[in-house]
Amino acid sequence: MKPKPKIILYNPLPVSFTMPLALMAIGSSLDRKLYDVVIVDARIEKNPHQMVLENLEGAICFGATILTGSGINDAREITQKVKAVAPRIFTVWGGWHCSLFPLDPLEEENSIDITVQGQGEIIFKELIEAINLKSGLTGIKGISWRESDGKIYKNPPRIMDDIEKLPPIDYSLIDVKKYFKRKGKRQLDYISSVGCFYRCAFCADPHVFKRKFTSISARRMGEEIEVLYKKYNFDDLNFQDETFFTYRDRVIDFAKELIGRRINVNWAATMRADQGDRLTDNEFALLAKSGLRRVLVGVESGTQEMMDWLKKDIKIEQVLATAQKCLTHKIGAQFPVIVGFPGETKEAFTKSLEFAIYLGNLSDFFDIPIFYFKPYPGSDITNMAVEQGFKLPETLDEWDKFDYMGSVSPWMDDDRFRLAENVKFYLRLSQTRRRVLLPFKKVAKLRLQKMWFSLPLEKWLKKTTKKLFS
Ligand code: B12
Ligand code: SF4
Repeated sequence: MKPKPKIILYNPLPVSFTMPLALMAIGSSLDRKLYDVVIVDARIEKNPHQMVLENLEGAICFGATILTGSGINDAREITQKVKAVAPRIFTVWGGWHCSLFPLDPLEEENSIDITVQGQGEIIFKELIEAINLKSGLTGIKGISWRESDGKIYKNPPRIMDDIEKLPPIDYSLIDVKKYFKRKGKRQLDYISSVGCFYRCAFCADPHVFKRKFTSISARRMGEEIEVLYKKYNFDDLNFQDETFFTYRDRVIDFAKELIGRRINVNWAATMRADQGDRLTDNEFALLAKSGLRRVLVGVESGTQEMMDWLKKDIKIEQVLATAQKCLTHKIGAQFPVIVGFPGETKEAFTKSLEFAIYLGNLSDFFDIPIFYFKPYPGSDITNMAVEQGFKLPETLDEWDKFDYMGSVSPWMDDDRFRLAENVKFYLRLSQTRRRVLLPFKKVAKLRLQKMWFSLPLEKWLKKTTKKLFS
């Protein structure tokens, strides 16, 4: 029997990791009776480039998923290797960076043949059929590509597909157990929606998905998750949706599905503060009963003026109301705060830190990460900063080094940075649940209350007695 044409999909090397849902989604859209799909995840495999090269025989397409930031150079290197060994294989880049920059990767890197914009399932299916049948790329919406004469073309975008109509993600495309092992827990990543209706000025979602949203039904989630639960025996379900709680009825029905099907897992998802505020106490109780263990609620700022400028469409009181409901129903929460926005006043900056401290004080089970604003491409604020002269990276190499994780915002001075770092350190210490650190916990709370961070003995102790503070 003739071997099936092979499709190799590659997840490059970002810092931390989740299951490669993007590759699993596009791989699942292909008819596997016709095609073999191999996923190589550089975050999991010891020698991922070699694994790709070993799989090239019989391959017709190599695809990589690209986020802005580190990982771009890794993807570029393996794409060049693929092209050098097998020039006839089509190389495709997709993912958020290629949705934001359809043409730049093609213009700069000859080894990339095609970039994909937006949701990839249907586009990739059409693309693979066109590659296999050699029928040309002109009619495929949502792609940009280089013709054999070297010219680069961009096709019209694809309108958002209703994900209820897409096939379920096939988890057998990856070795799920390997991910459990690397995560150190039996946690399954899952996605139930695409896009978002909102318009936050620091986020690329409104730009990429034009404020549209599509989700799968609670019934379908229940059915799929039950099958996966029986197969993989996970105890933690991690939703990767941008705004999981968009439709209240869907969420409540999903909680009922989990309870009705006796799926005994903890689960975590993103929730906007207005959505949390709208849910009743009874609904929160049901969610807690179904296993909701943590919500991620973007707070971003401590003043209403700043929240309005960020177009969060959320009131500070809604954050407090959501926090209160989480407390009542013993649901953990993450409330990220961002400082270092362009033009942020000293007062707004200080108020954000104070609000972070206030929220952290409410519960040791509330995690309040403090981020420094970074001009991610595709957001209103970034576009504004660029208009005012801020220079974004231009080459793939510069984008690869555009390090978001933990780095300081270009709009933070040294004093603000020191203050924010102190708040981060003492906030964490003030929430410790380790008995041995209780005296330090009390002092940390006092320090935060007074915003007094001189003579940082605790930091020195942390450095010298790593074990005590670990
Ligand atoms: C999981 C996740 C991560 C994971 C990594 C995921 C991975 N694949 O490596 C981790 C935790 C490491 C991570 C890190 C970061 N992330 Co992140 N992350 C997500 C999250 C929550 C889910 C991604 C996901 O799995 N989606 C489900 C799949 C099915 O959808 P998808 O990825 O969009 O893929 C579809 C299409 O894009 C396309 N597609 C994707 N790849 C490919 C490849 C081919 C060949 C084709 C044809 C199509 C295609 O088809 C897919 C199916 O429709 C998204 C938000 C979201 N819901 O999308 C943010 C998101 C992607 N992350 C974002 C950001 C800002 C970051 C960080 C910069 C955050 C930070 N503060 O540090 C870092 C930087 C990572 C880096 N470069 O090192 C931004 C966008 C960033 C950008 N411009 O690339 C998002 C959109 C969140 C947001 N709204 O701001 N992230
Ligand atoms: S930050 Fe969240 S709520 Fe705001 S636009 Fe982005 S995805 Fe939507």
